[in-house]
Amino acid sequence: MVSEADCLFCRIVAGEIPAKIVHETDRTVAFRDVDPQAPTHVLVIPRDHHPTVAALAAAGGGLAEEVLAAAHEVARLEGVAETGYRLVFNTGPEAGQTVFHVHGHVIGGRGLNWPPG
Ligand code: DGP
Repeated sequence: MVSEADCLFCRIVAGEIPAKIVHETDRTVAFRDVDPQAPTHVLVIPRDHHPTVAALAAAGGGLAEEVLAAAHEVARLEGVAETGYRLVFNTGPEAGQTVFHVHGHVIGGRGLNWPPG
């Protein structure tokens, strides 16, 4: 497991790696994905390092709810809250999680297929 010091998204939170930030709260940051899969593709993360959804849920204190609320606020700011968007938390290697700092993908702005690949 990647340590906080080596975590890419912790380094974005710290401002050590540039990112196009679209929304921030005291405990969350949302920034554009470097490889967008749709007109809107924003990653929403807690500032604190939690590797997976399970760790985020276990953190308590309303943090998971705050991440969800931030994701919806991003969708609203991006103009896709009404037309529809997808919120995806890839969890674990088989689901395609490559960065082990929990993140929700807010994807929208085009028709999205189901089931996903
Ligand atoms: P996942 O596969 O669910 O772990 O998603 C990781 C996402 O992170 C992937 O869509 C690409 C994105 N990503 C990787 N490196 C960077 C980066 O340095 N900056 C930004 N903005 N996004 C990144």
